[in-house]
Amino acid sequence: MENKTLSLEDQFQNRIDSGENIEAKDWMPEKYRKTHIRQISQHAHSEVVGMLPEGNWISRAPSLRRKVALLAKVQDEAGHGLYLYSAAETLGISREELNEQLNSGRAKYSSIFNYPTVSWADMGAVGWLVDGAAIINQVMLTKTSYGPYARAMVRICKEESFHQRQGYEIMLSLCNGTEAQKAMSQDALNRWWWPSMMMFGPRDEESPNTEQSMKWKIKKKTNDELRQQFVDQTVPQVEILGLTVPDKDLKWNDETGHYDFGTIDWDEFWDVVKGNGLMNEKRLKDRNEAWDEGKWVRDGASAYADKQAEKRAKKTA
Ligand code: FAQ
Repeated sequence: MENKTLSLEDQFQNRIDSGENIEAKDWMPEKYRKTHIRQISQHAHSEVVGMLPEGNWISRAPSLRRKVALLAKVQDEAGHGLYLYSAAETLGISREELNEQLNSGRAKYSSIFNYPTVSWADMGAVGWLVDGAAIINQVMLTKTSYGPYARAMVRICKEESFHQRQGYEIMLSLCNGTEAQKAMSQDALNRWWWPSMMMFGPRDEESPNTEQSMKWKIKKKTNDELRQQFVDQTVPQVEILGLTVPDKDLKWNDETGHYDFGTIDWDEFWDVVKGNGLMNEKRLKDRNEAWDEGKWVRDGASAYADKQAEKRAKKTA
């Protein structure tokens, strides 16, 4: 009865406020749909581009066990990309369009993947810190208001926790190894710490999307809240490794019950986001090459699917 007097927008907000999931065929404000396409596709692209820095090390993993684990992790990332592209497609954008946005360089993907992986310890640091940061953000997203995205995130998070553990285990082994291995781990931590902090996005006061996304429960925590959670959770892990966080301002604050930390270089962050990071150009080039070289696989899979459909049609005719 009451709903008859409410606008569609207000009815929608009421559903969100009462904790209901929004599904693909439900009415939704155009901006809600677009925000999701933006965020889910950026996330999917991040998974796909995120395979490149690690793929770089599969052939050079130091043992068969490490190679198998890294290979499995990279395959998982391809799978995450697929779940996420499928979730984005439920909002009315095609896979072709999404691919074109990535390959042409118009789409954003996470800044973190524009840094180079120069040593084996980087595989440890990426798994531990990058997947660690990704999980903090993604556990929140399992409760996001759009059903297909939330459900994809549940499965992704289970796999991400394996990724984080394989990274931390690499770091632990190296830190319990020779002096040179420990130094290699410290070097990796020095290079990946700040870029991992940047993954959570700009400070809340400079985040144009946060306010509306919190209202629509797309985000349930702000960029700064998640970043703080990452610091509080990761610093004790650094101590177990016997390494040092490359931040002279890092210190425990008894009053707040959190770590205080130094200032992030936001100029570097925006520079990388705008395409001027160390690896932006190479990532895009590699991605385009992979796309072109994979054409025969896509053609083969489509031809097979067409044949199967033809067979099914004949059977039912
Ligand atoms: N890099 O207003 P906000 C992974 C952009 S998955 C580049 O705060 P929002 C797995 C943002 O798009 C990692 N751009 O934006 C893995 C916006 O630009 P736009 C990816 C960034 O959306 C591990 C502008 O700045 N995870 O790592 C970044 O409310 C290891 C203003 O920012 C996800 O995508 C950035 N770091 O909050 C794979 C999770 N941060 O679009 C392989 C889903 C911000 O208006 C190996 N995404 N920007 O032109 C999210 O939760 C959100 O989109 C945020 C940003 C939190 C990333």
